[in-house]
Amino acid sequence: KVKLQIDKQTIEVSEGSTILDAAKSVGIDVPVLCYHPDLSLHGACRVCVVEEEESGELLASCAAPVNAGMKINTRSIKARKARRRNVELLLANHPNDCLGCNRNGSCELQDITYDLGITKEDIERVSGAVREHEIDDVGPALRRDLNKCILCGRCVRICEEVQGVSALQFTQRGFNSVVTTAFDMPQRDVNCANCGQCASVCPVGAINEKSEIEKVWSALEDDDIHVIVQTAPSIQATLGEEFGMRAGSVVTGKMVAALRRLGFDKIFSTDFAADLTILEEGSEFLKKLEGEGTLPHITSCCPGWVKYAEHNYSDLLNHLSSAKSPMQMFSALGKTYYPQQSGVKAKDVYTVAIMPCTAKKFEKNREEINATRFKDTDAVLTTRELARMIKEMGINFSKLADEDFDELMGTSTGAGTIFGTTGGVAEAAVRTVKEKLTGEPLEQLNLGFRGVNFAEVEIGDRTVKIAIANGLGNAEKLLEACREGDCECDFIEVMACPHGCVGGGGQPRPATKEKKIKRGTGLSGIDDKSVVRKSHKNPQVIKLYKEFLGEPMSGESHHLLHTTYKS
Ligand code: HC0
Ligand code: SF4
Repeated sequence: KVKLQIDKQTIEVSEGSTILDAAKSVGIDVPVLCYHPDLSLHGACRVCVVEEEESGELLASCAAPVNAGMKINTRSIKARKARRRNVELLLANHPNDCLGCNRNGSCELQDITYDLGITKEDIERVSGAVREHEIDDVGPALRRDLNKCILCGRCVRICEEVQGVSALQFTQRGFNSVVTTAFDMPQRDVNCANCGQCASVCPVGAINEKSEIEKVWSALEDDDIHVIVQTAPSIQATLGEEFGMRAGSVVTGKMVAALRRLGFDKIFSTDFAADLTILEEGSEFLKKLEGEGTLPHITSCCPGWVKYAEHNYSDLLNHLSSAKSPMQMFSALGKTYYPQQSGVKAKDVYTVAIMPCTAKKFEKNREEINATRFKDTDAVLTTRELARMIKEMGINFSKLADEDFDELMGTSTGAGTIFGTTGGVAEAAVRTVKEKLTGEPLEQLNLGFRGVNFAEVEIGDRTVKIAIANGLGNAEKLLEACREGDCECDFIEVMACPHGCVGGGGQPRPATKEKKIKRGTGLSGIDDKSVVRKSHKNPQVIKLYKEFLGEPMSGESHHLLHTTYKS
């Protein structure tokens, strides 16, 4: 333990703590910008400076470790002036057009400017030359506006350190310093996985999802268009945060009610399609276990992961499940099965997916993804975009009474729900595969895969080895082993985003590891309370096979629910 003084209070903190941690422990939140609790230290913005009383030295509190006997003043005039100056310099080279900015109201720079009491006059005093950059919005998933970038480097660090992708880097020096892609190409054209982790840590409006809100409003407005919506598993445990609720609050009923108020004609659940995916992918895995196909079997429901695999591991694409993601399975059925059952003409159906994910915007545009003569998924909105629509309509979210999903494609099992958190797909798959293979009902349902990296499960007379890659950075280690022929696993679940979709690039900000864990616990809670917890017991999925598809891996299933990859 180290004893020190912060603002005249004597405290003890563990060795190796930073001054920032120490201040936090006594309830002082020193402002930060480039710092992010889940990333390495950058120490560049110096917004977090504090004064060491004896030396009068200004220290970047996020990087400076505590020393025994040190006396820190977080509120001295010198520290306050330095912080303000550092923020003013950022604002001097910033468009400051907050009113029209996509982060207005959720911008960390805006909050700090306000908290530090910086005025318009202060900003004008320091203003000078301003950089001008073209906006990169040619891709389907992300929009990059470098004019707003404050060079905090969070996007660079998350892309490199956590995702192992390194699509963004700092280039040039001094005033010309910029964060961009190789050869300044559009993000669409480089090795970016579209996972949007960069957007989830960006403190300002420099990287965000490419919005499809207006498109969806237009569809909702048009009486000739029948708009059906699906909500991804994780949304029900994250949307509440946009309305001031705690991370992990389960808001399924309110979410459904809000979607009805927005004017969607039918409110369905991607979780239903997640159960369907388990039947298709589970059958495929069973065949592989019996010797038909390549093991290890690798999941393919995450489009960020698929794009990463296509870029970096094209030699392993034959391991990937051919099953489409639940989102795309749902959409293909939305334009075939749904019209057959409802009498609405397929050409009039418009499919919207509410996803935690920016890569899903990319996935829906993949050339090979459409099974119908239409675009299977018409629009993808992130959790954040849905929240904006709800706010625009003045819907008082927290006061909404719970409502239920619509019939036909709205029922899910606990297994479908846990898809949204790391380990959930593997757990859902084993629940079904084990029962199908052994013919015996599976009693123990909490297999404990969520959060673990390796697990073994006895299925019949064999031990099936499972690995779970939580985030692309972790996937790399497993795939290298696969490439070298050193992988003993039978089933690998890969989700591009740390903690799975609860940590997706389109989820509410700020998103820290702590919050993502709580969101995952929210989803597990739904599963624990569900009466039906195995995908093959989903009554709507059973009906779908009986009345439309026949059986898993049938000709019709293949046509609608399976896909291919590009090497
Ligand atoms: Fe996910 Fe999905 S679980 S990828 O993480 O598989 O986006 O939440 O909707 O499609 O179901 C995201 C979340 C989904 C899909 C499902 C899968
Ligand atoms: Fe999207 Fe989920 Fe994959 Fe992240 S883990 S890229 S949110 S599908």
